[in-house]
Amino acid sequence: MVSRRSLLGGAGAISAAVATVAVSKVAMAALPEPVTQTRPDTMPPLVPNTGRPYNPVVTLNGWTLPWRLNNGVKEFHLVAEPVVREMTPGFKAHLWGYNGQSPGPTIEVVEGDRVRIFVTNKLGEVTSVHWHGQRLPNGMDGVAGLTQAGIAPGKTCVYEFVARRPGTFMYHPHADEMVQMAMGMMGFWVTHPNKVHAKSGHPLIDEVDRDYVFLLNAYDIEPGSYTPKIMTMLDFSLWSWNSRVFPGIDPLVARKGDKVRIRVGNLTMTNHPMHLHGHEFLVTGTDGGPTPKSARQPEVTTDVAVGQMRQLEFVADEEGDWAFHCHKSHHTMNAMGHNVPTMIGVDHGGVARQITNLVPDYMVMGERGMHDMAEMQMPLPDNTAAMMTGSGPFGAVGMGGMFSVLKVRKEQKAGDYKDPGWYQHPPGTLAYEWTGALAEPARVKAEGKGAMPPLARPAQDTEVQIRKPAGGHSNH
Ligand SMILES: [Cu+2]
Repeated sequence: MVSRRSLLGGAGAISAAVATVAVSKVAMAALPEPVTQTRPDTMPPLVPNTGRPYNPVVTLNGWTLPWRLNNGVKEFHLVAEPVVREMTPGFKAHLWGYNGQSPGPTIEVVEGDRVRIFVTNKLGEVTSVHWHGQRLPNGMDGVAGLTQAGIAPGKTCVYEFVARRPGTFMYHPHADEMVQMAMGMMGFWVTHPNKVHAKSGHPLIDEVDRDYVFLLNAYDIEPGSYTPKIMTMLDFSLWSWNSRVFPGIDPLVARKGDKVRIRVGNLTMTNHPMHLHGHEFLVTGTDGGPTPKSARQPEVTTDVAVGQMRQLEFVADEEGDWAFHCHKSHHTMNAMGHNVPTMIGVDHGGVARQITNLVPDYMVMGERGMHDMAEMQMPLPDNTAAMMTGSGPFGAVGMGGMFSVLKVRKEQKAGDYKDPGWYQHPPGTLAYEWTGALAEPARVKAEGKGAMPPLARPAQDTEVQIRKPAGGHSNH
């Protein structure tokens, strides 16, 4: 399918096209034409050319939905539908999403905007959209059965409200939620502060040079298959950002000295401690609003619990390729990283020889750890993501899942989001191999010269004798 977006190229062009469509009164009375994205790449920020100005965000491996202005109302059209999402090169998943992708497009509006969202259901079952974190009339909250009837297949529902509160939000179904979210239905929402604040600046929301957004999500897809198992509650096989796993996740790029904001929302079933290397950040806001300045503390890891959102802000003032990842090590693994027996210290050479007689390609894994698996390009079943992979300038990175790289460069141009390649370390700034002699390690002695003082000494071995109580079977 050729999407209008890829046909027209730039993000600005698409807004212009939408504005042109909007000229005719007949067109204004009709549904806004849905815009579809078929590529999983990070799209450039969608600079607004109608409505009030703002600094747009960049959706990691995603895009922002164009709108049309209809008598002062921002109109968007979401289409809930089955999609094919490339989760990493070589691995496609059959998911449900919006407008051609999972997650759906990011929606960006300005505080005070009146927003009208048309939601067309092209799924085989009812759906609804809940606007997580928004202040809105109760009947617009999107909880099927509670605040509205579910949107039947083939039908279109209209949501309309004023974006009252600036900040970081998300949207997702509130109908057959367990299934529809396990299938990938979700999207990001940003309400920018009104530029009325611009002269003095919003007291708690800073302007930044780069503003990245993504959702944490998770899937359970058997290697070789395409469709998530929707009943899985905890043991997911793919931990993803915007339905991408490393090495499929694009880097977050910054020019040295840029002020960077990263907004993260968690729609998985567990918490994710997000960890950034090389910099400290402040959590400047949540889906509940901006954090008071007095409550902000420097962190290098912040936990994002289920159903929460966090805004991290920092000045990218250290050049390099800095890892940015979930700190749960099982979440930086792809499919096959689970249910593997621990083989460390097990010499299974003998067993392997016997198996090799029957299965010539059999491979022994994990005797010395599992880094071998990252280095070896072993044949995988069709359509799966290698457990831990991705190559850096020094070999296998040994990561998958919720992992990416913050690339800070002096030469990166303002507004340029292209991957600058690997960092070239200045001479003398790289960890190096010690090739001199290795001294005997000093060990603490128990007795004599250099011994620990008596109080710090472990207690003397004490002989303990245990006699089993004589039971009823004694001969006495
Ligand atoms: Cu995690």
